[in-house]
Amino acid sequence: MSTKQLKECFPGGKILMAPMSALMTTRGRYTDDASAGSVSKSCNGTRTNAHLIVPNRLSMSYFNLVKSLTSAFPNIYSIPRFHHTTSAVCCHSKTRSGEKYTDPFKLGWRDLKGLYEDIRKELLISTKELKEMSEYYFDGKGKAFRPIIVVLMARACNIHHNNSRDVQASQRSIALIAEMIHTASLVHDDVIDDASSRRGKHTVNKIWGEKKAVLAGDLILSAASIALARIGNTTVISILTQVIEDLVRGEFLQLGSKENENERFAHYLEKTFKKTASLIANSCKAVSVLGCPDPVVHEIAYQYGKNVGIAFQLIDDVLDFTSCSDQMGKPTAADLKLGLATGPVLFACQQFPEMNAMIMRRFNLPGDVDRARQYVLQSDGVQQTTYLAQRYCHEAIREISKLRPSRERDALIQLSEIVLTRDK
Ligand code: GRG
Repeated sequence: MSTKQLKECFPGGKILMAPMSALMTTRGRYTDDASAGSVSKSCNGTRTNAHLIVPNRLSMSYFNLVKSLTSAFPNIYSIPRFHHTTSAVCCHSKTRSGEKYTDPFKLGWRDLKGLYEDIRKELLISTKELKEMSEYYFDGKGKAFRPIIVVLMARACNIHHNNSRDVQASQRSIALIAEMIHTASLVHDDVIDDASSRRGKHTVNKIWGEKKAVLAGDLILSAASIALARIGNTTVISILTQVIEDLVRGEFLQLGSKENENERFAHYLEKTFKKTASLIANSCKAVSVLGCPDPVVHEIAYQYGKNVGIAFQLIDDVLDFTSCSDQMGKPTAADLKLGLATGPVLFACQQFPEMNAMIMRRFNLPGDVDRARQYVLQSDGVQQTTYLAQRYCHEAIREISKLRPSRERDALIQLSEIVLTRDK
């Protein structure tokens, strides 16, 4: 990972300077302040580790490490109760802009009516089977998290720029394109992982086989590219084609592993950015470019999307340990089974160095997956990863708060909190 790329991921650009060995010498001990922050429940009703974590000053070297990994958050000590310091949470009936609280999904959905019908119109395919496969996931069962962020960001930028209350047709198209790129990547990802279920139903590869699934993913991607070209803005085209490169590079990074612990965390966060956050960041940037000529606003939109996107994936990695398959619509502990060491494992490994060997062999010995899962649940890996996600969300809120107040801006603030408390 180059210095430039690191700075892209971490605004302070200091990650490689973090001595990972600090983790080896001092075990992480955090005060778990149950009165603050979010609590997520696992399927069996037990409380999991999503409380806000307040650092204990006795374990400063450990905390310094986490801090250096998140150098975007210089005032980390001044926000010990992050989850309760932001404004648009349930305890307030009014948002920062003074307007009445609105559910971000309801607010965003006003501009997304007919989203899936419109996507299906983009997938104009004469071959019956290919059409059926390509349309398979556009059934309204996904969260539509990306389109929602995109239209809210479009409105927030338009209002910031000239108080315009409308979403342009080209901006709405970005919401469709983002969902199509996302879906194409899911179809390909399931082939790579040989996955059998997603969103509570069989995967495309399971029903139609790998070869056809790859082609269906390609087809969705090509339809997205045609829709993108139709917008006719070369800046926006290059912003969104960067996403496709990042997705592929992110997936490639995931196929490799690092022996060195310093590199392992940087590798994980770079993969996280490329596989998940780049699409959200660049889609947000694209609608800001379409709605407002100011590069400062483009950067705000990008930074918001990047930070929310990283937090979203960190929580996804936590849910793989704390949720159950019914809730997720796909098997859990899936990452370990695929040989992947995500945030909770990397943090747990600092407390249980015996996990190192398992990470290196990608949990491929009998019993590795179960043992690693137990180590993670005994460690504070889940809390640490949740805490890291909170810092990214806080950074997202800091960025978006630079825009002029609006309901949409507040909904984006709220959405970043929903990312932290989501259970699927
Ligand atoms: C074909 C563009 C393209 C890329 C090929 C396979 C690959 C390279 C990239 C995989 C990218 C990937 C699947 C990342 C996972 C991102 C993620 C967290 C998905 C889950 O998102 P949710 O929870 O899913 O929003 P729903 O089902 O709600 O849409």
